[in-house]
Amino acid sequence: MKRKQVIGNWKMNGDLAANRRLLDELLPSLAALDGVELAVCPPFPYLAQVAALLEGSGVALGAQNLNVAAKGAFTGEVSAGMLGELGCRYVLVGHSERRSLYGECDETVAEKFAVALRAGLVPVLCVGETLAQRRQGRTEALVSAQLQAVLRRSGIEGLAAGVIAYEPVWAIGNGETASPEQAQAVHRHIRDLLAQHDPARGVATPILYGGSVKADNAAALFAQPDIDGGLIGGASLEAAAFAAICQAA
Ligand code: G2H
Repeated sequence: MKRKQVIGNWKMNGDLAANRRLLDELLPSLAALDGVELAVCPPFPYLAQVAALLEGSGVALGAQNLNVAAKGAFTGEVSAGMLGELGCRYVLVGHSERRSLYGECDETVAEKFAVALRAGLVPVLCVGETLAQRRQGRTEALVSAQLQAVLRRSGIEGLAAGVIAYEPVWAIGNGETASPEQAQAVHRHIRDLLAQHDPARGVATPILYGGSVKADNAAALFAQPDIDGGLIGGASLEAAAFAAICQAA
């Protein structure tokens, strides 16, 4: 059976003391957890601190963004090589906050995905529709277009080497979770699209759900046949809540 995955996206939260407190409380409660792949993605300045705190825990490290260039005059940016050197296994690409606040289009996201793969990182490709797009009945077309951009550049082998996170924009950070049935329908659509390119990879590619996952809704979401785990924002900042979500996986 495919292992479930739970990835915490801390977004722009944390400080040296809070990170230590969170992981001191969280890691012992995850120690006995078997068969679930876990990771946390702190802000760039805390990657080294968190890498040290995670050592020996079995919880992997991830970053929230990368630049496509290897190095050079890109003030304020961070390369895939730098993330790898700090011990990152995962990197988020195309989170809706990057798309909406920093103008990242499908092509930019696809390039970041390809660069991350080439650097040996596992890109976590975030896709999802806004409320307006859902109301217009465009959810599947929109998500397909986001995936097609990556397929054009990296092929099905590339896309399947990463992780996909379906994050409906209308359900992010506001307590408004997609119902398990709504999420499952889009996950099924994503899996069918992958399977059209390669049936085996369609089955094997992890597809996580993200968007206000909490301790009390995680089990119902993770029980859906095409939901392979979660990308967790707000609840990943609370040790008890994140531990409960990991235990539900
Ligand atoms: C979606 C999610 C994590 P939250 O952005 O990426 O955040 O769980 O706070 O909705």
